[in-house]
Amino acid sequence: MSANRLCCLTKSDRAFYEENGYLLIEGAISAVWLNRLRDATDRLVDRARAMTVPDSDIDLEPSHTPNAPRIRRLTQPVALDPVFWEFASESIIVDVAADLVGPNVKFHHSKLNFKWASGGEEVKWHQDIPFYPHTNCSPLTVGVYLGNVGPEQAPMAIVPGSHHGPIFSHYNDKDEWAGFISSKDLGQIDLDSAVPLMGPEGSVTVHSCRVVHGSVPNHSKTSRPLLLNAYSSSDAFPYTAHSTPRPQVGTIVRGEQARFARFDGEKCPIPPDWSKTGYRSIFAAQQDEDHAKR
Ligand SMILES: O=C(O)CCC(=O)C(=O)O
Repeated sequence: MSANRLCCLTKSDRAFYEENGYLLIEGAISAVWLNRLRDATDRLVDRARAMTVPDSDIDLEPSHTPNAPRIRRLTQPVALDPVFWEFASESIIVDVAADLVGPNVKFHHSKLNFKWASGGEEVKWHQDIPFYPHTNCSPLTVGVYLGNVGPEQAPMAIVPGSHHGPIFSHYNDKDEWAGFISSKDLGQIDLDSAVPLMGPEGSVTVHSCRVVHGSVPNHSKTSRPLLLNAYSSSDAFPYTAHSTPRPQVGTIVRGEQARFARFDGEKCPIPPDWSKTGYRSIFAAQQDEDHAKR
């Protein structure tokens, strides 16, 4: 295969992504893959049932009990079950990433946000790049909805074109990491234009590391598992410690290792050094359960 071959996105998909900072490809993942991913997820949910406190692999809502499990997030599922790594490194989602950042694609991290039924927590408006600054802004995240997502299931919402705007601070006025954009800065963003990304199971979302996005609580009776895998071009290098290091981080999943870093000159506030304190999740940070300092 030619290194420059485009696999699955059209020219207009790519132009849409450049202009808006996101894509939605409905029903792109096969039933075979979805069943394998859901089986692997169920195995980890069973493991979580026995837990009473979160750990570095599985984040729990504060009200979680073994009898009434409420799981917020699997951290780096690629390191918890080989099915997740096979999916992140060999499936069509790598083709999607390669079409946008390629031809050389580096894996950064994965997570599975559950948005548990009847109250799964909100994700406040934020950008991703302030969590993991890179030498350039090629990083993007490919999401897969493991179930059907309509307006009631708290779909991830994106502010189109906001990736062309500033990179915002994600600290609060006490200089503590908040993990979301302050209400003062939100005044600069056209939140009314936000687009909820919805679709049948297996729908794929893509969002740029700079685009403003978030989601409301899930008050429906159905959980909303969203598997997220983040990639960059291989010439983008993180310059802060990884918050959730695992052996898969930094793997070139398509093409070749870069010999030189590419710099785009964008300034990004430095996040806390979670390699010292440990990192739970965006939920814990945004609900002020972490109190991380600069
Ligand atoms: O799960 C969601 O709705 C949003 C996910 C997200 O933005 C994140 O985890 O950074």
